[in-house]
Formats: sequence, structure tokens, C-alpha cells
Amino acid sequence: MTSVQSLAARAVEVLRRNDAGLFVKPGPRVYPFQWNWDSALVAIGLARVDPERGRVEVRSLLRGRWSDGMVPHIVFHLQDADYKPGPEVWGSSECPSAPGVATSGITQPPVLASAVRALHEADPDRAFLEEVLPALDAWHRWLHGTRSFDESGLVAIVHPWESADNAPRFDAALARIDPRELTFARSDRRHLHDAERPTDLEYGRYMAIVERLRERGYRPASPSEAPFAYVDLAFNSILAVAEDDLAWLFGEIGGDGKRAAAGATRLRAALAERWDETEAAYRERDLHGADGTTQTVADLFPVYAGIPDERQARKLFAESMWSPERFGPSEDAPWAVTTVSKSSAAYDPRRYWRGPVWININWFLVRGLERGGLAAEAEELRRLTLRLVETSGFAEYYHAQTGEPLGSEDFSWSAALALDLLS
Ligand code: 2M8
Repeated sequence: MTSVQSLAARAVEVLRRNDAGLFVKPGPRVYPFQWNWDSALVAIGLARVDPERGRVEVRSLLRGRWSDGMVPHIVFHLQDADYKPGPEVWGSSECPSAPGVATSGITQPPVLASAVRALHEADPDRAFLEEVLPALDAWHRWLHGTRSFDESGLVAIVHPWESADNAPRFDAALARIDPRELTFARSDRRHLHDAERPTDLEYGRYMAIVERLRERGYRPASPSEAPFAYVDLAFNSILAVAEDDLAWLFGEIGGDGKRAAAGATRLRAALAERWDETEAAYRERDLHGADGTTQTVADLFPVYAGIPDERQARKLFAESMWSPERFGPSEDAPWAVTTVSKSSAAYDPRRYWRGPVWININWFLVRGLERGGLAAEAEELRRLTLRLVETSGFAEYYHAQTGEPLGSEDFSWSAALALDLLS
């Protein structure tokens, strides 16, 4: 067996072990329910080895959709799993548009249409597209309808859990929230080291935001009415690609993809406007606070959507993504891309979204560099990413200096995206 075959076989084995039947758990112990973008990324890997199982993943996630269109960030299919905060915190059954199965009341980055495209390209299935495209279209419409805040086409997130939890770019916005006392014992604490997870103060603030959103049935009149409202470039870049993919999928069944294509065009124009020539990166925006680059990898995310022109993409790669002082490999920290710039005071190489290397982030960047025509650079990042999983296994995230596996072991999206990068 070649090393590629053996890595692929180990990845398939992780997905098999985490398979709970209806859905693949993000990790074996820490995350026992179905998470939205985890499932989409898992389906992208499954497209390479078992598209039929990938379609099951998509259908299961869509069982959690709300009648207003939202596809929630967690679907609590199993009621007795060990995870706190669980369904009781959300009380979705009190909300008129919630489905029969318990879910959270917020959403996550909309990768799903891109996953459906990957499945269709691997194994065309028109009936499946006819079944799921209306739900994907309804979710994207819901995002534009409830999360737009001006004419730009960009959308806002209303909870850090809608993107990268404790990333430093959310620090200032979170500091304005009065934390709640935690009324439950965090289940992550039972499985993982404290230094690798968000703090209790951050959790107190996450719960305060949930409580205030829950009072309004998770539907604030507009994002600016929500206590936390942030224009996350990772979320918006993912939506831009998903809109393009949805338009393409409609084309496959002779449907009307004009709305989705127009949505992608507006988002692209708005993302392009956020380029910062001095920083060689893009500016984020806190709707209740500042506008500017954040020294987190989200500043680079428009690359995924092919936003920079070739000059900008090369500058961003050389001066940001691959810069040894910022997100790129350096002598003392050879693993990249770090989720926070090494020059930032907030950089913490072990703590969750505050510095470690994540396989999903690298996957988005590899695909973006390819889209932008930077083939050699994409290949360099692809190889480094595969070397990391080869060396340290399919961890949730990794220490940039040592490559040490951190967070959950046997993490599903790390396995699934390694499969995609190997193909
Ligand atoms: C993490 O989020 C959950 C809360 O939703 C947690 O910290 O317990 C994040 O990394 C999120 O992006 C991911 O979808 C989820 C499951 O992997 O875990």
C-alpha cells in the first residue's frame, strides 16, 4: 500500500467510526450531534469515496431546517448524548418556525451547496438535486433577507458560534456583552485540556447572547438589533462560493439560478471593496464597533471566493498568508496557515481558534489559491497540510510550532478534507 493509499484508508476509517447512522459526528467524544458546516465538509470528503452516504448526510442536516429557511448550526438528533450546552439551552420547540427535531437557533457558514455540487460532480443524481435545491435556495434567501444590514449584499453573523468561536476578531464585540453565570458543567472540559478551549468568561458571554436572542425567538428585527453583529469575511466568502455553486446546480436541472448568481456577484463586489493594500489583506467589520483588518485568517478568506486579482493574490500570499512573521511557515513554527498572525498580541499557538492550524481553513485556502490561478502556491499548502495529518493524525487542530495534535482526536472534517486533498 502506498502512503497515499494508507492515509486515505485511515481517513475513511475515522469517518466510519464517527458515523452515527444519520450523520457523521464531528468528533467521537466531544461533539456527539450533527453540526452544520462539519457535515457539509464531511460530505465533500464522502463525495470521493461514498457519494450515496454523502447524500444521507445532506438529507439529515436538512431535516433540521426551519420553515423560514434557516439551516441551524446544530441538529440534536440524539437526545441523550453527553454535550453541554445542549438542546435545553436553545428551547427551539418554543419557536413557531422550528422543526420537530431539537436544534440550535442560529446558523453556521453555508458550505452545504458547495458540498452538494461536489457530490453531484462525483456522482450525478438529478432526483437528489430536485429534492434539496429548494431548501438550499431558501436558506440562502433567508441569509440575505434576515442578515443583510445595508445594500452591499454582505451578511452579518449574530453569534461567534456562527463562525470561529473564540477567534480574537470577536474579542472587542464580545467585551461589550455582560457574561452570564454558567448554570451547567461544560462537557468539553471533561474531554479536553482547558488551555485548548475557550475560557469560562467567553462561555458566559456566549450564553448571554443566546439568552438575548432566545427572548426574540432568534429573530432580531435586524442584525444591528442583535447584541453581537459581525461581518465575518469567512462566512461571506463561503456564501459567495455557495451561491455560485447553487446557480451551477440549478443549471444542471434546467432550473432558474439567476437569483443565486446575482447574489454571488453582489457579494464578490462587496468583498473586493474590503481590500486593504497596506495590510495585504481584507477588512472585517464589527457592526457595533470598528472596521479594519484583524490579524486573523478571516482577513485572507476572500481568496477562497477568488476575489483578489492576480496582483493582489500574489501580494496577499507573499506578505500575509506565507509570511513567516504572520500566517506562514517559519523556522520555529513550520506548520501553516496559523489562524491568527504570529505578530498579533492575541496569538496563542494552543488555544482553539486563537492560533492553531486547522485543516478546514487550509482546505478553503488551497481551493481559493487554485481558483485564483496560484497553482504552485496551492500545491505547496496542499502538501504541507497532508504532511501535517500524516505526521500528527486527524486532529481537530494543531500546534503551529510542534505540529502537536490538539482538541478532539479523530476529527471528521480533518479526515474528510484530507481525502479531498488527496484526490
Ligand atoms: C466548535 O463549536 C462548538 C459550538 O458550536 C463547540 O465549541 O463546542 C467550532 O469549532 C465549530 O466551528 C464546529 O462546527 C463545532 C463542531 O466541530 O465545534
